Amino acid sequence: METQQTFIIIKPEAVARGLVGEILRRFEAKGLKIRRLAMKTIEPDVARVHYGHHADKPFFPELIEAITAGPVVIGVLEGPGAIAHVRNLIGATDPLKAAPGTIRGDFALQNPYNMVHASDSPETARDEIARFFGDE
Ligand code: 3AN
Repeated sequence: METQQTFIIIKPEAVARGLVGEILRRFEAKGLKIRRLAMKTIEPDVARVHYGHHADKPFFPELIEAITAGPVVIGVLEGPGAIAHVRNLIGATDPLKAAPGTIRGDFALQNPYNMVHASDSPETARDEIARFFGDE
């Protein structure tokens, strides 16, 4: 299987609840390597680009407010099939549909507070890594 890199955000609600270690532990336990890791607060302008595909949705303002509400942990994870593996580990977008055992299924109640973002394709992974780590 192709070695891939994928981008994650441990969202403000997860940082506030002290779940950073637990979430990273799950990725590492799976066998994924942490290649980059940083704590930052996402600026509203960056958030609006990151979630640009939802700009016309009624929940867009709430989504931007939630992702900029406090510090996040951003990271790059690497491994064979990393993009699909990480999506499997985080679970479905809607916490109500996310299976128990997944991060969203275990720790989240409702959107937009679903704890973790992860890239959903090689193209978005490349764009998101460049957007958030491109300066380094
Ligand atoms: P995913 O994060 O699983 O790739 P997207 O890209 O469809 O899913 O959604 C991006 C983010 O928008 C989600 N992580 C969630 O925080 C928020 N979101 C999605 N659907 C809703 C909704 N119906 N109401 C509020 N927030 C939502």
